Order: sequence, then structure tokens, then C-alpha cells
Amino acid sequence: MSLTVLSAAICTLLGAENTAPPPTYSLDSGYYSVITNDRQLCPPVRDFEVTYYYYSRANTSNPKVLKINDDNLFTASGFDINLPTKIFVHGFTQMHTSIDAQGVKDAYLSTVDCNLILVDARVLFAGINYIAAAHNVVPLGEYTAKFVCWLVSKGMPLSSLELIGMSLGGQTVGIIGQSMQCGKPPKVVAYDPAGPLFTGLPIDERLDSTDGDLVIVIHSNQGFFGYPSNCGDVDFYINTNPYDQPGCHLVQYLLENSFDVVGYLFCSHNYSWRVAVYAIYHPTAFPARQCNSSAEYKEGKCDGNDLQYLGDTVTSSLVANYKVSRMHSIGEIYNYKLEIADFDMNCWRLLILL
Ligand SMILES: [Ca+2]
Repeated sequence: MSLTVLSAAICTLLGAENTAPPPTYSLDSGYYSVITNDRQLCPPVRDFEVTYYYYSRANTSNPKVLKINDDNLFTASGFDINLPTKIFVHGFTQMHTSIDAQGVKDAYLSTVDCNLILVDARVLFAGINYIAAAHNVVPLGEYTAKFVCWLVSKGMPLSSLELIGMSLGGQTVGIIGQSMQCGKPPKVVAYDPAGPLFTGLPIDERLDSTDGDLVIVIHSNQGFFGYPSNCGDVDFYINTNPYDQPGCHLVQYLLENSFDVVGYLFCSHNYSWRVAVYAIYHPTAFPARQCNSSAEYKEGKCDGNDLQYLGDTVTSSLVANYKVSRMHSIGEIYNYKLEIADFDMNCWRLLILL
């Protein structure tokens, strides 16, 4: 039996030939699948496994669905090619209605008149099988790259595109950027891109600084759920202890959150998108200094170094300088550190209510 025939047989057993997604159930805010597909063995992503939800200031709560090559849906959506476009990809067990995706959507639409697309890959990123979900990152990224280039063919300027992703979504936006046949995205932003099963992979299988003209990474749980080291043009590291971010202390968190153990485990990981969403509302809230180590930062040795604000407002001049320096000094990375001691990770919600 050839490998192809064997793979097809396995895919059939896994349900890959079916026309409907596998049985699922929800637990808390997560999305879990009874049967998960192993994308290393199976065909490319099928249309029903990913949905693109389109929002705008004229429609912030009832999104329109977009599908590759469906011109009628594109026209009906009201997509405005004169506005910038931002696309967000969620993380493991999440979906487009998850709190991170909705937080990013509300923040951008409140501050920028733009096209806002939330990718819903709940089937591909379903729990509890993280291995299968991680294997789905490359196929989802390649599929979504075709979707983005179809938007470009409909008139969306590539120059106004920004890709944003959380965790597995942070890895996915890298694959999208490297796979786009219509050109590189000008900006890619990753919130604590996933580390497990991605650490040490070649750059064509994960997020890296070549996936966009400017790749910004916000680390908050590096070495655990987050990627352990620099993987962008500009890497922000929040605080010196990535396993115990403010508000994520074990006893305090469990007491304040009805002993939600799962929530505690992901607390420092989720800190990245919470801080990033706050920074969308307040772009200068979190100043960071270029610094080579947390120890030097704490000793004040970096106080006079270049300052950038955490978020997607990094100046283009910095990147231009970086691109030049990289040509002469391979491995040189702009590495920014900051301390956030008193940030209430829930306070951004108040801003949305306001
Ligand atoms: Ca890459």
C-alpha cells in the first residue's frame, strides 16, 4: 500500500472525507472536538473548517461571512477597499466570539475606521488535542493566505493590511505572511505566539521576522505556552517573570476566579493580548526600552536606550535601521523590555463599556 493510499485511508477513518465537521461540545469559553483531524496526514483545509467574519463601524456585532472567490458575499458585506484592513486569528480552543477576538475587534473599531475580519478556525484549533491543532497551523495559514490575496484581487490595497494573531493564531499569521503569493504583508503582530511544538522549527514552519515587512511580537509567557525567544523584527517582553504576571498569582487568581485552574494556567499567556488591547486604546501606555537582558533593565542600564511603545505603533525608521543592521550583523535583534506592575488586566473592559 502506497503512502498516499495509506494516508487517504487514515483520513477517511478520521472523518476527513465527510462533508461536516466532527461532533463537538463546548466547555466554558473553549471549543472542543470529540474527533480531531491530524492535518499532517490529511488534505488542505476545507471551506467549512474556517469562516471569515467581517465587521466594520457600520456593523460591529452582526458580522457578514466572507468566502474565498465568492464575489456576491464580498459585495453584500460592504467591504470598503478605501479603508485599512485588519485580520485577527484566535488561539487554541478559541473562536471568533471568544473574549480575545472580540476584545481586539472592539478596540480597533473604536479607534480606527477599518475593515475588521475575525478568522474562526474553531474546528482546526479545537481541544483537547493540542498536537492536532498545532499541526493545523500551516494548512490554515496557507488557506488564509489565498483568502487574503483574493481580497487583494478585489481591490484591497496590500499596503493597508495588518495581520494579528494570539498564540496558535500568532504562529498562523506568520504562515499567512510567508505564503501570500500577492506580496508580503506590511505588518504582522503576534501576541505571545505559541511555543510548544514550534520552538526550534525551521522558519518556514513558524512565525519569524521574514513573514512581513514589520513583524512585532509581544511576549508574556515565553518558555511556557509562549515562544521562548525573539521571533520578530521587534520583540517586546513584559516583565521579568513570564510565569507570574500581575493578577496571575496562584492563590490570588484562584480565590478571585472561583478556583478556575485552567484560567490560572493560561493567565500569564493571556496577559499579552490583554495588554495589547489596552495599548490599542492607549498607544503610549507601555513604554519599553531596548535592552539585552532583564537584569540590565532592572539595574537601569538601558534607561537611555531607544524607546518604543508596546503595540503596533513601532516607528518605521527603527525598522529601516534594523533591516540595514541585520544585513551586517546577522542575529542582531531589537529586544525591548518593560515592567508593568500595576496594570489591571481587566480594566480594558471598562474602556469598551465607556
Ligand atoms: Ca515563517
